[in-house]
Amino acid sequence: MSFSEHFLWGGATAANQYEGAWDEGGKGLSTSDVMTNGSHTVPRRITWVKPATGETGSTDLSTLSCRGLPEGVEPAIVAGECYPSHTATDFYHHYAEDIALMGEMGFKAFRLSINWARIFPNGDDEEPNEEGLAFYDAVFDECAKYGIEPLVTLSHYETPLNLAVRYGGWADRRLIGFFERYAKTVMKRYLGKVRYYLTFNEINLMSMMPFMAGGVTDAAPQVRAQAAHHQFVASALTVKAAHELSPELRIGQMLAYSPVYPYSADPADDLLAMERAHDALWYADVQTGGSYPAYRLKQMERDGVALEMEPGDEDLLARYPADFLSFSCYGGSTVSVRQRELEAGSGNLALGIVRNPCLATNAWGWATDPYCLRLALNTLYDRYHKPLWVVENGIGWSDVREPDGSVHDDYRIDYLRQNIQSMKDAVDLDGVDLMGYTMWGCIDLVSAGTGEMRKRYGFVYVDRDDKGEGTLERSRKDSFYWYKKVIATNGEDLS
Ligand code: BGP
Repeated sequence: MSFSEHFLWGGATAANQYEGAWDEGGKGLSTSDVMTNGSHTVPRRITWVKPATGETGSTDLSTLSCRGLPEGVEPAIVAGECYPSHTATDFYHHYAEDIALMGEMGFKAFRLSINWARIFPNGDDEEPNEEGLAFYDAVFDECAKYGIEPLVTLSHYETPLNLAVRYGGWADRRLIGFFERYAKTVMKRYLGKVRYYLTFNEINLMSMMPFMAGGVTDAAPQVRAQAAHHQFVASALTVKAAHELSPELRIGQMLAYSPVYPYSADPADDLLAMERAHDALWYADVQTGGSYPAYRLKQMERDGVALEMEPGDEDLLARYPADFLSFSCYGGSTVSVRQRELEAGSGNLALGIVRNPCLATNAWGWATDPYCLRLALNTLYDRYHKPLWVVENGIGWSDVREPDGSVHDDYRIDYLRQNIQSMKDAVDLDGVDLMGYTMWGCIDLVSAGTGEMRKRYGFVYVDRDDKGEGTLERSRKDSFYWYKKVIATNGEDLS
């Protein structure tokens, strides 16, 4: 057997893309609730209001990331816009049915996020919302029925909107305290039900999409670096609190990490690949490794960033690094110093990459890369010597549901077969310590990048389209039965 008998096979989701019920059960608004839908060619937008004049408008995600929001506006819901998070694929009302489907596939783990604004509607409330806490109690009890271990992300693009409007999101140090209160509340409440937590989904998103990563609407490098620092300190405090609460609890970092390939044998391409890899790795050097690496400190100097730290911050980072490192990986990124002359590539949070001629891609330009997991797992294990967990991997496809409800997604099975084999090689041939694998979007949900329903990842099809229409009925795709067999044989039979 390649994988240990405790290997945690399963699937991953996030509240903002899956849960819906945006205004039910006492939930407050979160940053995702003001993000419109988009497509492969039309960017998602943040809608806003100018309180002084009542004027409304929107800013697209890429403009927001480079220039921030216009002066004097506040992110807000605007009438007539379409917000995919509001219903998503309605896990809130389908959780028992969905978890039963996961149980049928033999899941050992289910990654979901708690919607922070369901527990603390404004983020800075003194007391939690009991109805929100009770909802996740019901979810975890359902998981227990099937022997499914929850893996809970505490913050997956769901910063309570009030914290973005009133405080400027994670740019403000006070968010550390609000997050600590939230993390302690849920860890205590679900003691005995949840053992594994992740703090911030794809924490390195702070460099690229700070609004999604932490409600930050200012694009200045100083502000992003400060916001990331606050999240590192919050992570360390969460690890500390978890260890004080119970020896059972394990807190992981979650990083978006893909191998970066040089397009050519030109060493300048190789150097660029190293620098791009550093853009992600420094986040793990701090949160899992325990300190800021030299190359990052030098970069901050060049960018004119002067990080504000409080006495004790560095000590906290060093004493309470993450217990394990989890990551998302969909395929490698390819870079070249001759980027302008080459065809552009596309991938998860991959900016400024070129198309890799050796790899096939889907309709969104994301590559199927049979080696990415083995490479990523080796790099991360060599660097941190901590247990790893692949918490996102998969392929978005515009699936077709046949009149009899079946979905023939052999392309997904091919992708997963190659990726699981690559992960298996990292364990078998290289001895990497791997805790589990949770395929992204196990039940169809809304795409984070484009806000579409059309880009589906699941083993289970959900009847809902980009206009928000459909019955929300669930049906099993061919990959459902394939993955069930993979789990039943603990990854031995990938045929
Ligand atoms: C990651 C996010 C997920 C998820 C996934 C797929 O960046 O953590 O939330 O959405 O990417 O990306 P997309 O939905 O854009 O296809």
